[in-house]
Amino acid sequence: MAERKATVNRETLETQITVSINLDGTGKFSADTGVPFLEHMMDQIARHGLIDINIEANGDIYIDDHHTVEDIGITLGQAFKEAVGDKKGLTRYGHAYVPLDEALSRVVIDFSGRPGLSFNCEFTRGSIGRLDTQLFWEFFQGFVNHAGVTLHIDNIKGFNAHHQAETIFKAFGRALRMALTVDQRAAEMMPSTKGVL
Ligand SMILES: [Mn+2]
Repeated sequence: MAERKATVNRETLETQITVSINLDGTGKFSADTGVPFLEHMMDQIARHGLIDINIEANGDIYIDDHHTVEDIGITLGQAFKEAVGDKKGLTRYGHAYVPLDEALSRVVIDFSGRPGLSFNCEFTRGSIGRLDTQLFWEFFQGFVNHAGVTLHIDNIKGFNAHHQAETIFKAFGRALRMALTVDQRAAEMMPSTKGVL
């Protein structure tokens, strides 16, 4: 099988971001973004997705974290699209429920080629650390638009906002791992009757 790796560099007047990923990694994560809570969350994607992720971001966080968080989502999405390649043999669908104490989230993903996000999460606090909880939607919308995936995220329960976020990102990692696994019984097939995705 071809290596499923990508490095994407994206530069605007607001942010300069480089993302490197290996979908067949071991869950190694490193980052320097200036947004520590987002790094803690992306570490969950790497660990639970068994995806190696390195992210270097230099954004206008002196304004706020908005551009940096959104643009990391966009760049990560671009890297996934490139690394996934033609999707031959891909399991394609993935889902996971993840609890953390009182919190519970469900994430369902489809490498459909069509961007779509359904995000149902009411955070109990406006910020976690200094990260605005509204920015999680921005992160996932950026990812979805550029990875070309259908993504349903539901936080089902939870009163601690850190736990709410953590269950979402862990479930996202687990769902990615399932969807990105090569199905050995169908390794030479496209996972669609359409023939392309
Ligand atoms: Mn935590």
